[in-house]
Amino acid sequence: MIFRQLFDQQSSTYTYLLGDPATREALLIDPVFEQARRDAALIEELGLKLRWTLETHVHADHVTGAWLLKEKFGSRIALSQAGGAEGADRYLEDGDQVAFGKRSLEARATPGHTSGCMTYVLDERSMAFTGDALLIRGCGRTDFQQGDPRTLFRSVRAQIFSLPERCTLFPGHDYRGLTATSVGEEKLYNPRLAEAILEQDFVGYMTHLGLAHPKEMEIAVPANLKCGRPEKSTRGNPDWAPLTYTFAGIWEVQPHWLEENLRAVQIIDVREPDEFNGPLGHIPGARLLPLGLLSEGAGSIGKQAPVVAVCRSGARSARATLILGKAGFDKVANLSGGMLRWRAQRFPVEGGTD
Ligand SMILES: N[C@@H](CCC(=O)N[C@@H](CS)C(=O)NCC(=O)O)C(=O)O
Ligand SMILES: [Fe+2]
Repeated sequence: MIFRQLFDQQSSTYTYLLGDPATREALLIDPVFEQARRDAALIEELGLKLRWTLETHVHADHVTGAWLLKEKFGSRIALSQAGGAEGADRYLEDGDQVAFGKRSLEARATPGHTSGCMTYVLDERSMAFTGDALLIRGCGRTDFQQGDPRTLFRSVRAQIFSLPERCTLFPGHDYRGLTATSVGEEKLYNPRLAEAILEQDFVGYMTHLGLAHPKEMEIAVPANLKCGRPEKSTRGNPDWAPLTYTFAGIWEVQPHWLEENLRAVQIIDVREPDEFNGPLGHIPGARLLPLGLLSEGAGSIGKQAPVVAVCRSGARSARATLILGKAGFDKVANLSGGMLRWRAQRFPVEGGTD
């Protein structure tokens, strides 16, 4: 199976990408709004077809990327019936299956952190995605969104600890840098929920957590109750060229588009002078501004026409797009593959040798 664990630093949220290699059908568990572009780039680069986004619950600390991904890929949104969100394509109940290609997840109701929490268990029970019902050596708080410690205790014991001990558990968050655990490990070492602990001990523990409410709660909960659909359209992607966004976070333009639009853009070549005037030559009309001088020289670049950054292979110019972005340029892209690809595709050069 294709599997990626992705992290959002702002909210310490894990997003999981699961794909069936035979059919390339995939799903995402708990995508984050601000990371939708990152997730989309990865899905495209891996050649996957996003069929579903699943939520483990209505989150209080970040907004879901479900709606943005649906807009981009036509993926369907699934979450628990009990969570009370509107705008989903499918409402799940305990025992429901969600298929992606030849693989599937079973939804198990694990309320207690919120009333609509689901744990998703992979078909062969080798992996389960617990959301905030069970965290690594911890669990989700129970002091808002219909949280209830007794309910959570029973959910974990009946629905998660009944899985095989070897089953790897992937949480909705981790605040310390841990990534995964197992049923056997948590039964032994979870300080709140280990097998030796009684329900009343757990209730006592949870009643005295004393945590401040999540910073984003007032924004996140109403947005998630609409599956992350924003008030205003978010079609804010740059449209001055058919750009692609790479998983590395760079907007790129292809050589054939640049060749047809040489006059519409400013080409900034960030190589060194001896390379600019060397055997690879340079693109007609390109201006030399070596990477090391770019920050101080950025003021001499106009802000009206889009900027395309170029170097030998596309690596230094990728860096240049980030520097220019920080300097306030909003129409900037990297020439994909740099001069090497430009020349390999036999587009015109000034100078250089054949
Ligand atoms: N400081 C974080 C708190 C996040 C938080 O409360 N997370 C919930 C999950 S949505 C939780 O149960 N956390 C358990 C814990 O922090 O032990 C924020 O402001 O976002
Ligand atoms: Fe949560």
